Amino acid sequence: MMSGTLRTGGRVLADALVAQGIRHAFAVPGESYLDVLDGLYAVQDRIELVTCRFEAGCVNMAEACGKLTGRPAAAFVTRGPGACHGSIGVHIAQQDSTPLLLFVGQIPFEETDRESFQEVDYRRMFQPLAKWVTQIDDAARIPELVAHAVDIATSGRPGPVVIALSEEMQKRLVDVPDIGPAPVARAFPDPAALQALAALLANASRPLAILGGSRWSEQGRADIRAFLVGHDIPATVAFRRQSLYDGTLANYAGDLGVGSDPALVARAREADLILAVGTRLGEAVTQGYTLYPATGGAPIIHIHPEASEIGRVFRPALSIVTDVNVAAHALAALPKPAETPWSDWTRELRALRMAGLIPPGQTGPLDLGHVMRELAELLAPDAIITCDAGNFATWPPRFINFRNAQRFIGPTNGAMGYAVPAAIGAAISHRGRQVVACVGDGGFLMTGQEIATAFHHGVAPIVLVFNNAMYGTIRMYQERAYPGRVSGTTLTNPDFARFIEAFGGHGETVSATAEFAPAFRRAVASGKPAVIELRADPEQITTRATIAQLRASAKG
Ligand SMILES: Cc1ncc(C[n+]2csc(CCOP(=O)(O)OP(=O)(O)O)c2C)c(N)n1
Ligand SMILES: [Mg+2]
Repeated sequence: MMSGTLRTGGRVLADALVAQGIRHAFAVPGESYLDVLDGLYAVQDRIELVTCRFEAGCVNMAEACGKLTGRPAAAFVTRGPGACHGSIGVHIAQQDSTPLLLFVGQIPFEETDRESFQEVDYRRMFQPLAKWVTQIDDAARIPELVAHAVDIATSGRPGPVVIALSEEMQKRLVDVPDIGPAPVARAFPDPAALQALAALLANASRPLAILGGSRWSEQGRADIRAFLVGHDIPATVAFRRQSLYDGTLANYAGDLGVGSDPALVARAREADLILAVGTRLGEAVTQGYTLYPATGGAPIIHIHPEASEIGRVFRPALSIVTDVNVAAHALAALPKPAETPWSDWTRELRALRMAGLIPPGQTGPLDLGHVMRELAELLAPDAIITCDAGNFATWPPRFINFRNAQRFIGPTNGAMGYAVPAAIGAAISHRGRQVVACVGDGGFLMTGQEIATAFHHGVAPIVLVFNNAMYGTIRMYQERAYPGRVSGTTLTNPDFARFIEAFGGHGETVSATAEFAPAFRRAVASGKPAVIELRADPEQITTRATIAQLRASAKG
C-alpha cells in the first residue's frame, strides 16, 4: 500500500497478513473483529478465509497448516469464550514447536479493567501457553507487530504468537506502509563443532539418530537423508514426527515415543552415540526421561535451534545451536567415511522394524494390524495423514512405513480432537492431495462436527474412526492400576456412517478385515468427505495387549 492512503486498522491487518505471505485465515467470527473481517473481504483473492464451526477446530486447522508448511497460518477467534475454546491449539503449537498466529478480537480499549463483557487480559491468559503475547492498541503499529509476530513464530524454536486486537483500534484510519517478510535469522553451526561431531562418530560402534522438531524444509529432509544413508546410521523419529524421514529406507528403524516398539526402545538404550537432530529430548521421546542417564551415559550430540533446550535434562557431549535445515546441509557435506563399522547394527534395527510390521494376529473379526498394512498400500504416494490422540493412534505408525512424500502429523502434546480439523486444514492448504484422518470414537465426537467446514470449503478428507466404544487409553491405565474396576471410560456412540451421511458425505462401516480395502476405495471414489467406521474389538486395547493380558499382569 502506497503512503498517503488512509486505511482502517482492520484493512491494515489484512494487508499485513498478505505482505507476510499468509494465505489462509481460519475463523469463527465475533463482533469483536468486524473490521478485520471487512479487511479480509477486501483481500479475499489473496487470503482464503475459512469459516469454522468451533474455535478448537479453527486453531487446530491453522496449526496443521503451520506444521505442514513451516509458515504460520492465521486463526481468528472472538474475545473471552472464543479465546478459551481456541486455547488448545495454542498449547499444541507450543509443545509441537509449530509457527502459528492467533488473533483475538478484544474489548474496546476504554473499557479495560472493568471486567466488561467478555473481557480477558490475554497477556496473562496465554503467558504460559504461547511463545509471545501482545495486544495492538495503535493501528499504525499493526505492520510492525505482525511482522515481529511472524519472526518470533518462525525463528529459533518455532511456536505460537497470540495477538489481541482492541476493538476501536481496528476502526481507526491510519496512513502506514506495509512491511514484508524478512529472511528469518538462522544460526549456523560452528565448523569446530562439526569436526567434533565427526570425531565422536568415528569412535562410535552403535550410533543412533533421533529426528524431530519443526520447520524442516524439503531440502533439509533430503540433506539429512543423504547424511544418514551415506553414513548408514539408523534413523528414528521422535513421537509423531514420522513426516521427517522416508520409512521405506533401509536405515529407518521406527519411532521413539508413546507406544513404540519395546524391542527398539531396548536397543536404543544400547546406542553408544546419540545424534538428536532438531528434537527436544522430551518426556515422550526419552520414555519418561529414562532412555539415557542424565549424565555419564553414552555421548549425546544435541542439535537444536534453541540453546535453552539443549542440556535441559540430558547433558550433551556436544551441543550445536543451529537451524535444522542448516544442520542437515552441513551434515550432508561431511565426507563419507571409508567404512561404517556400525552397519550390522543398522541392519539389525531395520530387521526389527520390518519384523514389527507383520501383524501378530488379534482377537475379533477386524484385525487392525492387517487393516493398517492394507492402508499402507491404498494411500496415495503423497497422502497427508493426520492423527488424533488415543490408543488407536499407535496402529498406523506401528504398521506403516510412511513414504518420502507422505506426511503423517499428529499432536505431540496428546490433544484429542486434533485429527479431523487438522485434516481439513491440510486439505484446504494442500488442495489436490489425498488427506486421511485417523481418530478414535472419543476424539471424533470432540471436533468431528468440523466436517461441516470441509463441505463448506469443498474439500474431501477421509476420516477413519477407530470405534472401541471407550476412552481406550484411560481404560488401559485403569486396567493396569485398578484391574476390572471400569470407571468413567465406556462410551455410547452414534452410527458414524449415518453421521457423515447427514452432512451429505460418504459413510462406511467396517466390521471385518476383508471389508476395509473395498470400503476405502469406495470412499476415495465418492470424492466426498467420508467417514469409515472401524468396529474395533474393545478387547484389543493396544497393538500389543488385550484387556485380559493387562489384568493378568496387573494382578501378577
Ligand atoms: C483434549 C483431551 N482430553 C482428554 C485427554 C485424556 N485422554 C487421552 S487418550 C483418551 C481416550 C481417547 O479415546 P478415543 O479417542 O476413543 O481413542 P482410544 O484410546 O479409545 O483408541 C483420553 C480421554 C486428552 N489427551 N486430550
Ligand atoms: Mg475409543
